[in-house]
Amino acid sequence: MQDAGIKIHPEVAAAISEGAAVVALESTIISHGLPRPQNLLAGRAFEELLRAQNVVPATIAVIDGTPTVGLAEDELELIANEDIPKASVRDLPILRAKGLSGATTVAATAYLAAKTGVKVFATGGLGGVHRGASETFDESADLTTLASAPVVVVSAGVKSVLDIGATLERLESLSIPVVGYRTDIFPAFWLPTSEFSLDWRVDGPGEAAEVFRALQAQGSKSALVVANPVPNAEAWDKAEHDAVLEKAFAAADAQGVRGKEVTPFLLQFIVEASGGRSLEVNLSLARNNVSLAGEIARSLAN
Ligand code: PSU
Ligand code: MN
Repeated sequence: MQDAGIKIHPEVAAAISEGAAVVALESTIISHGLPRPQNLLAGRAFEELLRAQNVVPATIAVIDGTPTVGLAEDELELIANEDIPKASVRDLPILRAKGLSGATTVAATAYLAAKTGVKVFATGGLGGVHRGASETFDESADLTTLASAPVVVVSAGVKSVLDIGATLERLESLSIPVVGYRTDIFPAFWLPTSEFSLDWRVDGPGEAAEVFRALQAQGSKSALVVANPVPNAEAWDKAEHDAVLEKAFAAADAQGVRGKEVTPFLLQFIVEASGGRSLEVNLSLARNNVSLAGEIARSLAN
C-alpha cells in the first residue's frame, strides 16, 4: 500500500485500518546502535515479542529511497548487514531522490509512524541535548520532531552521555509531555534512575493510553514520551557505569575527539570498556520498552 509515497506492509496496513494494535520500531538502533550480529537477532526478537502479544510489528526504514513501514525479512537483513546512512527527517527527501536506503532515527521513525496512523513506537533511548550544547548547538532533531509527531514513544530515557537536565528542559519548552512508567524519576538508559525527577507518572498501560487520548482530544500534535526504566535486576551497576563513563570521557578528551564524532566514540568505547555489559543492558531495556509499547498499543486498540 502507498500513502504519500510511503510503502506500508500489507499486514500493517490491515491492522491500521482495523484499528488493531501496531507498534513501530526504529531501525537506527539496528544499523548503528547495536553491533553485528546481535543487531539482526535483536531486530527479529523485538518483532517476535510483539507478535507474542498479538501486536503487529512495524519496523520502519527507508528501502531504496522509499520510506517503508513494516519490513520484510530481506529488508530487515539489509538494514542489519549493509552499511547504510542514519536518516533523520531531513534526510528522507535526499534518500528518495537518490534511491538510497537508510535507517530511521527516533525522529524519522516517529514522523513516518504518525503519518501512517501507527500510534505507538518503541525505541531504546531518545536523542537529546548533548553535553556542551550551549557552545556546539548539538541537539538531536528527535526533540523538535516529537513536538509534531502524535505517537506514544516508549524509551528508557536518554543515555547518560547526554545532558539529561537540558534534554528535559527542551522537552518542556516544546510542550512534549513526559511521564515516568511506574517511576517518579527520569531513567538514564543503562541506569533506572538519574538525578532528575519527573512531574508525572503512570502506573499501567491503560493510564498511558488514557493520557495519549487526552493529549489528542486537546488537539495537540505532540508525542507522549513514556520513560520506562530498565528493570533493576537487569540494570548496569551504577559504580561500574560511572567508572566506565569517566574513562570514556577522559579518552575522548585525550584523543581530541570533537563534534559529531564524540557520541559514536563514547558509545563504542563504553561497549568495549564494559566487556559487553553495556550491550546486554541495552538489549534488555529495549526488549522491556517493546513489551510495554505492545501493552499500550493493545490498550489504545480496545
Ligand atoms: N540512543 C541510543 N542508540 C541509538 C540512538 C539513540 O541509545 O542508536 C539513535 C536513535 O536513532 C536516535 C538517534 O534517534 O541516535 C539520535 O541521533 P542524533 O543525536 O544524531 O539526532
Ligand atoms: Mn547531533
